[in-house]
Amino acid sequence: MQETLSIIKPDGVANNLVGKIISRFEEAGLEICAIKKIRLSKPDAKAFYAVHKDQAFFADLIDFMVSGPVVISVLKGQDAVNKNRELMGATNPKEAKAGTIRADFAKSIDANTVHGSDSEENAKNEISFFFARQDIY
Ligand code: IDP
Ligand code: MG
Repeated sequence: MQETLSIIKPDGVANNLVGKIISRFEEAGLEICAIKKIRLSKPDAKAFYAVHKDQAFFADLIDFMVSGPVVISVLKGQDAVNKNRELMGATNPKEAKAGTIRADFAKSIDANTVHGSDSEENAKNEISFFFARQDIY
């Protein structure tokens, strides 16, 4: 069993897609072990995405991530990190495979509806960024 972090980004929340997206996780055998709706502060968004701080898109990414509430969850299951990445589809929705969350719901590479951890190690760090261990079931 593995855990991964999912964020339904401001566009996904604003477009009322939380239930549809969570259903995809559950239908793929991923269990919701913790979940919360919050609005990220700018410092938290910057810290969470620090790995991208030297990228040209960093300022736009941060502005977008703080533009409205997000829904953050811990998903658990067999091969959860890769399974979630497969459900999400490619970063650029134009390149995402049909049937993936980004292909079906995302409007642009900025507003691409979901975040998902990209490795087991990053998943551990990202989960502890948002959740205390005793709040994950
Ligand atoms: P990921 O979300 O698929 O893991 P990353 O490369 O980790 O993609 O990038 C983090 C986020 O930064 C992306 O989800 C996307 O919103 C944004 N991003 C990545 N590359 C670009 C780009 O070339 N232009 C604009 N935004 C980008
Ligand atoms: Mg990433």
